[in-house]
Amino acid sequence: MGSVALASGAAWVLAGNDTGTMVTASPRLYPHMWSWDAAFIMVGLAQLDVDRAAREMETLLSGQWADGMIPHIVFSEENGYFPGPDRWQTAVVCEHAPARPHTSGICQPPVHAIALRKIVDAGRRRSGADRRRAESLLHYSWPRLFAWQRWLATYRDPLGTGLIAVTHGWESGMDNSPRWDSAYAAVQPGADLPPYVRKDLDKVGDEGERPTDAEYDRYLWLIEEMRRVGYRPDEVVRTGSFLVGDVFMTALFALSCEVLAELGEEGGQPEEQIAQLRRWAARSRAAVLDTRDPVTGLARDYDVRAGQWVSTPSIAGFAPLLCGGLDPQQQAEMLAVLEGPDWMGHPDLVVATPPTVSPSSPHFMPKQYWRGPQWPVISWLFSWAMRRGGMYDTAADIRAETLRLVSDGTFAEYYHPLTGAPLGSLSQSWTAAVVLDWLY
Ligand code: 9YW
Repeated sequence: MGSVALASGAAWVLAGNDTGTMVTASPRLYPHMWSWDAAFIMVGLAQLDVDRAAREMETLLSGQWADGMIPHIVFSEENGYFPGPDRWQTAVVCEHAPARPHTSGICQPPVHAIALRKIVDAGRRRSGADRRRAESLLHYSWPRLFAWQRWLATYRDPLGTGLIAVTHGWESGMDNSPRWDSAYAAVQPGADLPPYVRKDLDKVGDEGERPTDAEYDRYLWLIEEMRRVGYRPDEVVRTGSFLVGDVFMTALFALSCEVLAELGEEGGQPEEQIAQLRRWAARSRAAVLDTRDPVTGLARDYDVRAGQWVSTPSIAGFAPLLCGGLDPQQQAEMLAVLEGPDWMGHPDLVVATPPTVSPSSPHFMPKQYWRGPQWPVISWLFSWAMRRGGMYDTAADIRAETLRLVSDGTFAEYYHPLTGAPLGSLSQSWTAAVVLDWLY
């Protein structure tokens, strides 16, 4: 499919998934708004319609909790997804959760400042009306996104080092990555886990592309623990069975603090808050660099409950390339590993983009969600951050290769790295959105 057809296909996917106030993550599998999906969707919408992109941000922020957390799901009126509002019961047990819209009780990676950057830039390039809309969105969203970054800095830095922790694998956005296997192995679902019925398996034909039932029991048990402590963020961190310093999330936190600080300067926001963002960014950037494995040089997660590093290699190992901070020599070395034969340069890959797990790794499962497939949205994120960090050649290569991968026009959630076959949900909004950004 050529670029024009691909761009119109992508716009058509976003329009098809648009309920009017939210573009759902996908048509059937995920009929709600996911926090980090929404940010990437805004990046795509910004190219088509600044006002529609701004409304997407407003919908997301209508679900923000009073303490600043942006929840990982803002629910639509659909009930085709489990766990839905009845299972989470956030507004029933937690005073910070809004009564409406219904929301989940955990978060996802903070990439929203990137979306705001894109909307503001698109607005400034366009007509007076678009420019005014973008500037007023900046004015409205900036304090709210500041409160979100502050929530992470306040509640999710259990070691006090700037390494941002997740309390559920879902918070990382990489649900069943082998990064979380050891931490999940220590989660013992209680005998009193209320029964449940999964809905995802009806919608994805091949169960081998989705997490297993044993994984789902643990996902649901962690939610049950949180519900029982009323989703109080300090209690969840103090008592939950799962607490892992997430190096990928931390890099995105640092990156977003910087981007938000820049937007704050342009928008005349309070100097003290801008300075605070820069301090958080510097601390978390240093925390990311401190996680590097002395042997492989790759960044690692830290299991706070077990008190140990998680050395399972995954795409998260390249987190320093997202937030910066490496010296030129170290950066060149890390890029060489990423582009080398274990990762993007693996001879069996159909396209040279980062797989979520190296095909050389014993953990590699080419169809299994976050255990090997290539995710166009992750490629976009690396490409965007690399351009910002001056790594122009790799950024351009990842863009070109991902466009080759998605030229089948299915806009799949993820792709089989050894065959290029589309996997998971088709017409996935964030895949369409990042393609649009690249083609405009
Ligand atoms: C689920 C919506 C979400 C993404 C996550 C991805 C998946 C939801 O879909 O999780 O129920 O499995 O792992 O990153 O936000 O696209």
